[in-house]
Amino acid sequence: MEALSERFDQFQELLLSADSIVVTGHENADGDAVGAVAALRRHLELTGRHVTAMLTAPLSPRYGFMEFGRNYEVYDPDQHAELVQSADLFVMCDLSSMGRLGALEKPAQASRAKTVCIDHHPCEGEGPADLNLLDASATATGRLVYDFIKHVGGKIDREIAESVFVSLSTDTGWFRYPNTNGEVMDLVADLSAHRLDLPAMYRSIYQSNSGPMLRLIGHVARSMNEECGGKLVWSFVRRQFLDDLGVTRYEADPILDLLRSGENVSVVALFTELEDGRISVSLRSRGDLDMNGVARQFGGGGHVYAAGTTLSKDDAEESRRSLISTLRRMVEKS
Ligand SMILES: [Mn+2]
Repeated sequence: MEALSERFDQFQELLLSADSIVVTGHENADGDAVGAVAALRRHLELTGRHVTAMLTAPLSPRYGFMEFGRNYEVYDPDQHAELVQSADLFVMCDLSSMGRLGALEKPAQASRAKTVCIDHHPCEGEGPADLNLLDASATATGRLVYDFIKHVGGKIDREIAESVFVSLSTDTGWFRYPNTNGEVMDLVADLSAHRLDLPAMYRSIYQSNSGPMLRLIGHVARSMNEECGGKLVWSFVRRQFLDDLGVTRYEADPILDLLRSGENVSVVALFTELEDGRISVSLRSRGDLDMNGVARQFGGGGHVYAAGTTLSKDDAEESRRSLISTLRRMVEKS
């Protein structure tokens, strides 16, 4: 694969010759996906391109402080099918397989648009798009977008700085995960010069749990399963329980943060029963045990320290038990 800078040049050529550009991220967009899409959208707007940023669902209120909140559209087939179909360029951020596009997967595949993928997840092969800007060593996809903007001499304004900061801060768990390093902090210093209110952003992203959500966190803490001397901690959140508590907006991160705060914990697994009977799985490690490898065995993927998958309904229980056994063996060997 040629150097990323050459691919940046190819990307720039595609952007300059495209009349209509759609930018999107993976479904259930997290901070990095949102930040990357937001930063790229703003850059394209500043450079006079015709761009539409699109997500498959409304932005989480955690990111409601972002300028981006006024600058994106929620994909609606009636309204957007034609736009996606006739776009010249379709750019997807923070995902390395088309399946992660959710409701936009089919429209993207049917579109005449050339596709570009910008991502930092480990990916086998060349990537899903016509042009793939992949770097698994990048802290966040937002970082790759930032590097691209700098590469083409673009301006970093407050909206871009805010967006890239959201990418970096959320994919590093507010600068606590193993992917935090000096390079990240140097970039944060540059971005903060754009009058970013970091404490307000922290409050919005990390301290905005609803009452039912807090009660759920308490329940999970009380009922968690500790194995291997507390090194492996897992929990299973049943649908019925969410309904009983009145949790309308479920997010795994606050629960995962709590579970992995134990003194001996090296691996955390959170299983959540979905409305359709499938089980969503979130895996976290301290960075030494490969969660991406485990997730892949069960049809998912991610990073070494954070990965996930969704277990299909038919054999959900069996897969769940088998996944826990896999983790148990891994932790026992470590
Ligand atoms: Mn990411």
